[in-house]
Amino acid sequence: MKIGISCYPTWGGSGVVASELAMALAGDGDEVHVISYALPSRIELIHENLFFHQVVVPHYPLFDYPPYSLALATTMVEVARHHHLDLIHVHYAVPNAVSAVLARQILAPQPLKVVTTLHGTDITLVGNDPNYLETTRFGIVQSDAVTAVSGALRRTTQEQLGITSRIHVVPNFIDSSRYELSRGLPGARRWARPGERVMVHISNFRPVKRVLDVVEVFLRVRQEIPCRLLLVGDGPDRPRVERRCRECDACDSITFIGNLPLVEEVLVGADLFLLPSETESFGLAALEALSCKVPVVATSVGGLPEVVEHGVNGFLHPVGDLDGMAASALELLSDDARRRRFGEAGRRAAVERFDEAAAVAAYREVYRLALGGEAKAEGEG
Ligand code: GMT
Repeated sequence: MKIGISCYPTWGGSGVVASELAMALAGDGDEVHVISYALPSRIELIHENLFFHQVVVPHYPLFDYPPYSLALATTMVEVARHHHLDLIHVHYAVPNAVSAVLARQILAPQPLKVVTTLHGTDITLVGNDPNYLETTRFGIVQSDAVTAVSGALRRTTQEQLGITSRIHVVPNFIDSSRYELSRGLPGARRWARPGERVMVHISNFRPVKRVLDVVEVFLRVRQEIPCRLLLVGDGPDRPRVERRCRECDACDSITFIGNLPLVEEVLVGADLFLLPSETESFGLAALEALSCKVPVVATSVGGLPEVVEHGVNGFLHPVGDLDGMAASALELLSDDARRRRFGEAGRRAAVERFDEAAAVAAYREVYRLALGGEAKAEGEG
C-alpha cells in the first residue's frame, strides 16, 4: 500500500503515535510518506520505504495568519498525485482532517481515501471551541474512516460533536522491546541521591496537564520520605511551575529535564509516575511508564481508566484530589514489594494489551474498510 501520514511534529503523543505507526508500516513493506511542517521528533528516516515531505507555509505581508491548512492540503495533493497514494491517514483532526478532505476533492477523479485518528484535545479542547467546531465536525464526517485512541474519546466525540457515523477504537500502543533495551540504564536514578525515591512526570506543560498538582503531590510526599521529582518536557506552564518550586524552597529536590526524544531513558529506574491531568483521552506517557515497570498515580478521567488499572498497576483519583494522590504515592513508595508487583503488572498490561503489532494490524483493517472492503463480522472496532 502507499500511505500518506500527516501529523504534528512536536512532542505531543499524537505525533509520537503517528511516527511509530509510520515506521512500523514502512518496516512491514508499505511505502509511507510523512507530511508535516517539520520532521516529527520520533521519526528515524533510515528506512528505504519511508519518506518525509515538509509543508512550507510562505509568509506574505497580507497574511497576519499564514494559511497552514491550505499549504498542508496542497502538499497532500502533490504527494498523493506524484506518489499515487492509496490513502492519507491524518492524526489530530484540526486542521489535518479538513486539509485531507480538501486534497481528496482537488485530486478527483484520482481516488484518495481519508482516514482520521482523533487523539484527544482535537475534540475535547480545540475541536470543541466554537471557532473550530463546524470545520472539525465536517472533517470527521467526511473522512472515509475514523478512529479514536480510546473508548472514552469515542463517546466524547459522539456526545460533544454529535457524530453518529462509525468511530473505530484503536488504542495507542508502544514498541515494548524498546523499553526492554533501556533496562540496563541507570535511568531516573542518575538524578537521585542515595535513599531517595524518584517520581517522574512527563508532559507538554499545558494547563490541561495540571503540572502544579504534580508539585503539590510531591511536596506532600516529601514531608514523609526522602524523594526527588523529575519533570520531563516543556511548555507554557513551565515558568509557573518553576516559580512554585522556588516559592516552596524545593528547587533542590525538583529537576527540570526538558524535552527528551527517548523518555524511557528517564522512566527506567523511576519509582512512580504522576499524571494528574484535567482531561486525558488516553495518556500515552502513562503507558510508557507502565512499560518501564513504573506504577502510575493519575486522575480517573477520559481514557486513563482504560490504561491504568486501579489497585493493580497504579491508582486513580478525582481531578484535584491532591491528598488522595499523595496517599497513594506514599503507599507505593514505602512498600518495595508492592511497588514491584504493580510494576510487573504494568509491564504485563503494556505487552499484552497495547502491543504494537496488534495496533498496526487494527489500523490495516481500518485502511481495508476505508478502501471499500467489507467489515469483518465479529470483534471489530
Ligand atoms: O496531551 C496533549 O496535549 C497532546 C495531545 C497530542 O495530540 O499529542 O495528546 C493527546 O493525544 C495523545 C496520543 O493519542 C494521548 O495519549 C493524550 O492523552 C492526548 N491528550 C489529551 O487528551 C489531553
